[in-house]
Amino acid sequence: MSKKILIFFLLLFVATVGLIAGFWGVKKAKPQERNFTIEARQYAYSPERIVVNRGDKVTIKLSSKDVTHGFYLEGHDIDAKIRAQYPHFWLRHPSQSDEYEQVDEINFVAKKSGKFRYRCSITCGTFHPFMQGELIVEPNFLYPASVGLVIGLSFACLFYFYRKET
Ligand SMILES: [Cu+2]
Repeated sequence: MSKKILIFFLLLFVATVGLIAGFWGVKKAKPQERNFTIEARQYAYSPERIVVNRGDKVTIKLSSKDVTHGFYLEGHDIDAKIRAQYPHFWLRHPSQSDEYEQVDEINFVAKKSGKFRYRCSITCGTFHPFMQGELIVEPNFLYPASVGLVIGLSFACLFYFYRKET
């Protein structure tokens, strides 16, 4: 077998493996819809920590086990009021208005990666100041890296074969 053919097959192999890995990454890390139900009680949230990927579409439902609680989410302009025994709750965007609006869920896209605390914004008892949890938004490097790999390799292959033809 000539050296040229060997190199050709080697390149073909590398490109194939790269493309498979790229498509696998794209599929695996694609932004998803994430649903959470967070229950508030004196003096904690359950779950205390939710983890999503950057780009995910996040839906949060809130309920209270005992008294009226708040839910202020750092960095997202979200503040809710949760009363016990109600299937819905009340939401406001502090930068826009002080008025609460009755809602069934909170929806947002996790645009920024990082750690965002959520904490009770309505005094609910002695240990109210300690009532908090956190939303973790992972940077999700896999997605842009995989998309880049697929696009990059596709162009490299096209370019290679185009050059061969001419
Ligand atoms: Cu509270």
